[in-house]
Amino acid sequence: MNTLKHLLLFTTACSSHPAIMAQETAPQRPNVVIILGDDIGYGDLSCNGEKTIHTPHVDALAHQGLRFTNAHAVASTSTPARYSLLTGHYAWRRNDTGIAPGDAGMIIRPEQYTLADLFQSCGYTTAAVGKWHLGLGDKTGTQDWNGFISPGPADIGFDYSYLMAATGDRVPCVFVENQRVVNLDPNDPIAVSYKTPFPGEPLAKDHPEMLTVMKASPNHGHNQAIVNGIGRIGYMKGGKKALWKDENIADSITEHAVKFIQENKDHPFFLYFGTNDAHVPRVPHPRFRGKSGMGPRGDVLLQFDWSVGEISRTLEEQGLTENTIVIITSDNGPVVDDGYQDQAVELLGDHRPWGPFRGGKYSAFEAGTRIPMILYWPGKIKAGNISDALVSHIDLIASFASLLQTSLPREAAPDSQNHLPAFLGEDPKGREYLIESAGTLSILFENWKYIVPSNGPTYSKLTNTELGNSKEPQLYNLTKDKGEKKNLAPKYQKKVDALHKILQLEKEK
Ligand code: NG6
Ligand code: CA
Repeated sequence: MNTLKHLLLFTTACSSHPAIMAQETAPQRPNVVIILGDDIGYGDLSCNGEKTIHTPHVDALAHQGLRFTNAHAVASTSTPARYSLLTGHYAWRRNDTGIAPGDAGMIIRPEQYTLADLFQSCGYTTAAVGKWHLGLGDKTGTQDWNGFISPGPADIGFDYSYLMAATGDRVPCVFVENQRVVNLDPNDPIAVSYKTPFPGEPLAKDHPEMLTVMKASPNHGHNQAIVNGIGRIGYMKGGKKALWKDENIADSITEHAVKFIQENKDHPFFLYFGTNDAHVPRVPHPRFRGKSGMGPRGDVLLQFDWSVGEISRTLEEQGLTENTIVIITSDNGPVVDDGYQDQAVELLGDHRPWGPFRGGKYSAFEAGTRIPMILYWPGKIKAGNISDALVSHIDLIASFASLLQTSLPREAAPDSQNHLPAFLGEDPKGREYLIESAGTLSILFENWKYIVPSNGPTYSKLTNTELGNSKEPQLYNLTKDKGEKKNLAPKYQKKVDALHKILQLEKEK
């Protein structure tokens, strides 16, 4: 471990917040489980009001916990959203935090302080299980997938990791446990490239007849390596025994998450559990196939709900429910067609994955970043509350530091604010303002949203998403106009100027 970080970690004192001390029966520091869905929209969980989907396990936690209506990721795609959640640093301050290829070097550098470091410094055992998408190894394209891949999650505070390196649609399609590929046969080494195909390896673009499980949407990528009858992004060779089975991903990662909880039941733990659902390619396990009536996208939402149920059941069985905080949320907004012919569009019916909001994944409009969020901590949080406070993933690190009554090292998590009272349902307001990025920056300030003028495209034909870009400044009143239909910028020029100014000042920090 980096020496400076090591020093900082072991000089931070952690004690217990009054919320923890209040009850003599639960003197222990609470365990924390973050379940981070992938591309799951506000409307994709039935507790948020859509009648077209049924997610009973999530709903049970929402009904016994606190449900947020104004919770935000700070970016509308995975890598920057996850980066900010773990570091408390706005991803847009760096220019290398866009959607990472599967061979990206680790984007969070070992010397950076993370949420996992925080918990580790307070004596927690920490784990990252499931989707990672934050790079592994030192430099892009230089990892040896056949050896120990370093640096990795262990260098940023995770004692244990069981990961998909990037996304379901990116190679390498293998699990990486504690920085080594699982089930790797040394006689069949893995090679990965995002630059050049491997001679002799068939490509999806040349062999549509080999795409037996799912075809890519026309002109939409996913046309390079073929793994398990599905075209992927990137080239890969070898490692046949190590390949994941797409329909078993949810089972495999859930099983590892459950095992981590069971093995650590006797001392505080932090589990960061990134599901693969509902990212493409959506290949539900046969027990969920056809169950939603909405095709694979709906089916993997049920699968996500099942994973949540397995985590809750395990906590219950281990007697940990009272002393565990569970957060359910998503990395970014929803997308229906994200590049495979999986009938998500045709079978959507009346379902609105984005709920009452406009846009979706990739968008500067609200649905890009307004994500579902539930916080469940029975005994400590009043059951069935709903909060409209402006909260964001980026504040988890400062807020958990406050819960554990410790301070973050200087320069750690510079954009994170302590909003513990909002996360616990005691403060109805939360942040004063929040900056979000979809490439184009926006600022949320009280009930206002200002989107900076941009030359970016207004619409993505491929995914059928309104991207929220406009050459004109945009200002919306989100209380009266959740759907961002009426641009009030021409009417409230002073407000636009004031918000633009705040953004400029933030950029200069
Ligand atoms: C895009 C992919 C999309 C998805 C996304 C990342 C194409 C055409 N589209 O480039 O399918 O993988 O990246 O999603 O390849 S995220 O949720 O991990 O950010
Ligand atoms: Ca995502």
